[in-house]
Amino acid sequence: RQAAFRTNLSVLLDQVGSGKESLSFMKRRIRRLAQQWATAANRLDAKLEQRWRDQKKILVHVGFLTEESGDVFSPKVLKGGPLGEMVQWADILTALHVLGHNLKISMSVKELQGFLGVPPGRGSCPLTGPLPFDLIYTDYHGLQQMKQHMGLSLKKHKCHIRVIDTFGTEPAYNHEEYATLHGYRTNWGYWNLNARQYMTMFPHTPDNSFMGFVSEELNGTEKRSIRQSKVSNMAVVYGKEASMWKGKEGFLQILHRYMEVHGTVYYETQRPPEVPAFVKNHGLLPQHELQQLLRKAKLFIGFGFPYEGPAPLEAIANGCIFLQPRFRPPHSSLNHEFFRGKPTSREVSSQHPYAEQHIGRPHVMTVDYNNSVEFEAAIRDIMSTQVEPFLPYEYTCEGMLERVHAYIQHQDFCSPEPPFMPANVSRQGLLGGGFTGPLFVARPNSTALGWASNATAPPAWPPLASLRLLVSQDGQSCVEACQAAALVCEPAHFRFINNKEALRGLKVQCEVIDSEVNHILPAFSVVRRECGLQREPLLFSCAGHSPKYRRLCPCRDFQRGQVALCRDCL
Ligand code: U2F
Repeated sequence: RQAAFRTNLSVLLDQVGSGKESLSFMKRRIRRLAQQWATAANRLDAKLEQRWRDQKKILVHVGFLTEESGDVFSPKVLKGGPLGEMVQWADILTALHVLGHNLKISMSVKELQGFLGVPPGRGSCPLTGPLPFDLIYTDYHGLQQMKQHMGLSLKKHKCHIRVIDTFGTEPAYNHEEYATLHGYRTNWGYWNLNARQYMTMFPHTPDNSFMGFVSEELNGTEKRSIRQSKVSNMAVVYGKEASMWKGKEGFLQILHRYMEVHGTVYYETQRPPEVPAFVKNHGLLPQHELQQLLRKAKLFIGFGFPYEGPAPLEAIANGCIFLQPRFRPPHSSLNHEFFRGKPTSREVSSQHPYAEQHIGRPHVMTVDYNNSVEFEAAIRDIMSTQVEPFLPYEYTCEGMLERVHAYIQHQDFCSPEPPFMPANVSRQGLLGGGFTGPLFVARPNSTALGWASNATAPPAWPPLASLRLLVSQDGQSCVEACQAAALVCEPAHFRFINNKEALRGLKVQCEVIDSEVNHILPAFSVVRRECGLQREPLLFSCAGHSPKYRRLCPCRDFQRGQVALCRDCL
């Protein structure tokens, strides 16, 4: 069946259920953004020009909100606990509904069993018939519950699963045997999924898919009225829990010399001791009231925690400048408690690397807070800088709908990939010129990769035409190498470059070419003249790097403001 856009959200609101603060929060959010979603649906509908979209049967099982997982989040909704995950799930549900899919929502193991047709109360009784869904969106808790209640059949059906995973999972942590043998085992990883089945909150490592969430978009009138209502000396502190303010008196004092300081810190009866008396604390606000406060404020200031949340995007979208600390050395699972045990070695260079790298000045200022001169100068700078509200397209409702639409229609982890055999391309001209410099970008055309014409190129998404083969520096990952060339690493393209022909085309001097199970391959060592190809497709990794190796990197182009999609990806 063809999917038709929906602009009425009442069926969805009924499906979400009630009885918990987390569900009420999500429903309030869905209602508040209903108009924005409807407008976005109409725009995307027009943009896609009647293109056929399959209607999928989709199950959404929100594992972390189930009683069976302990549901530690719901009781904290009104007390300053994390809301980022609920923001994201509310938006995922809305996007799937608006795109017109056939949606079932489960928030308990019992509902999960019911939807899957697994007899309740029989332990890990496997699902016998076919899976009644095309796609299942869940999280790590939900995955564990499915393993317990679907038993062996989970393995058979796992290609249909998508795991919503805030901070991301790198391939080395996802491959059970490899993770166990090489010290990448954590509480979360080792599910042997295709790494693109993990979907993140921000575009972290391109090894995963970027799901995201949305932020409110202002229309022309709202933008004009914001310009008039901005108070140039008003700052809002990022941190709804008192503990996030601990030890920050020094910065707050400096800030207070220039600006009126506001906070939205949860409190029960009295001002929390961490929040100085000069701070105007509004208490935890409902989302729409926070937006109003941000519309007046000039500065939204972070003190290092929470990491990578939605609030800075909301502040920037409401015309604030976001000031945040740079982390040197960067925080990661190797050196910071918060990230310890998370299935990624990603280095977090500031409180909000997306804001730092994808948005930047004038909307975002990332400075060294240990240097009080630099800190103070930044505040002065901000007071005299005019900025317009800004929201990257990928965080608008239309951007999220477009991306989720593309994933649903094109990502397929169930069908076996057609075998890829580069033709005998020993003739010259392979991959363009020679391997000349530190950055060699080849533009694969049909000759380059050994097909007679585009017509015989195997079907791929993103389309193969988006591939740009590139060699990293020693020790550099493909994430960085592609980024340095204004491209993005595309893990789906590894299979096209993991071959002798690519090495030969790059004129890499190989004395031996081994094929191994190692997440930094394909790569080569210049000094030792050793080249290695990847033997385990699950370990193709954009994130992998190793000091003495240069990597072969499958990069691709991307759309401005929509990094998940290449130019011809829609
Ligand atoms: C992040 O979670 P948080 O919930 O701490 O992220 P925030 O950026 O603080 O905000 C989440 C939402 O809370 C809302 C605000 C944001 O959409 O509009 N809010 C509000 O409704 N009222 C207020 O007074 C203040 C904020 C991240 F998202 C999680 O994935 C991480 O687990 C967590 C820890 O790093 O950080």
